[in-house]
Amino acid sequence: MSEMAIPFSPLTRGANTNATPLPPLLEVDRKPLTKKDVAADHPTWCPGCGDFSVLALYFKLIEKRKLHHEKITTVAGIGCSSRFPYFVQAHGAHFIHGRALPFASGVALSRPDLHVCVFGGDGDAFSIGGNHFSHTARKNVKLSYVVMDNQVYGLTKNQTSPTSPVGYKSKTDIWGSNDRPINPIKQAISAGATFVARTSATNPNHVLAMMDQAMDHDGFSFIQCLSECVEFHPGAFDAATPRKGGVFAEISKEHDVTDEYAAYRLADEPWPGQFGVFYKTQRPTKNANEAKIISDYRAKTAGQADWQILQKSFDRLK
Ligand SMILES: Cc1ncc(C[n+]2csc(CCOP(=O)(O)OP(=O)(O)O)c2C)c(N)n1
Ligand code: SF4
Ligand SMILES: [Mg+2]
Repeated sequence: MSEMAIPFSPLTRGANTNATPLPPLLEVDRKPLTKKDVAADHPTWCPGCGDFSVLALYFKLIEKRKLHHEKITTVAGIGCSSRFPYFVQAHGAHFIHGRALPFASGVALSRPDLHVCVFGGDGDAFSIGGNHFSHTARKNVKLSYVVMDNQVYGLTKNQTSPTSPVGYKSKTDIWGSNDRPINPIKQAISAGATFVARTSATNPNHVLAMMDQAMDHDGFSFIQCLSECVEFHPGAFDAATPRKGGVFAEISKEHDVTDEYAAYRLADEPWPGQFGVFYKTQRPTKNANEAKIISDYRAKTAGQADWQILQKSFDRLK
């Protein structure tokens, strides 16, 4: 049988020595994604819900940072705000109530090429997910967590949340809540978060600036974003909304963001407090620490196949 010519195909590139040399593979000129490219289903939030604004700014952030689909990972728990990943046309997960952070940590640790963005509500973050919030912060897992704080459980139709103010009337506190609300900023700082900021969905430029800085941060970045639930807690943030007669007070440029105690004092100011970056510091991330453990072990076990390393581990357990 005569030698057959190998047909031209990308799979035989290099194999057909008689063929005329192939041009180099074309680098596809990829345009930055626009809102149209990443907007999925029409959001099912109530008209006027603050969460719309945060979603629109996430699309802006993706466009601004020229992120492509394979670099976008959006994770959330359960709640109105946590429906977020449904509305983003990219990889993401709408995970178990309160468990967005452990899921996101797994993604962040195994995929160092990505920056994972986590969105959720005050109930998801500080009630059922309160323990995960503390531990992800102290471990300094590199990811960004935006808590859309509406001071209520919206999805389940009006129960008191950990950030609901004293006196707030809900289905679980018909005479008004008598529990002291948590202060998310103080909680984040004391837990060990290395980037802690506060913003409001009513101030789009500020939200975008905070999210942009959070994504630049090498560590666990936390943003408390006031996001009004117009259905169950209307007017909650009027005091911080200029068009409602309130004041959006930005943190002074003089504030030393590396001073933990100054940040703590700033976060203790009376409602509605200030907005901006409260605290920012550099500490080794869990991502970097674990990568070092893995590379040190790889060096120690050089030349061995993975199954041989595994076999030794099991042998040691005998
Ligand atoms: C294990 C578990 N407990 C309770 C619920 C019910 N549940 C769903 S969302 C939610 C609270 C949502 O509040 P929040 O996180 O503030 O989000 P919002 O709807 O206000 O955006 C609760 C209690 C659940 N889904 N799973
Ligand atoms: S119930 Fe509240 S938080 Fe949920 S979509 Fe409606 S306005 Fe938004
Ligand atoms: Mg809520």
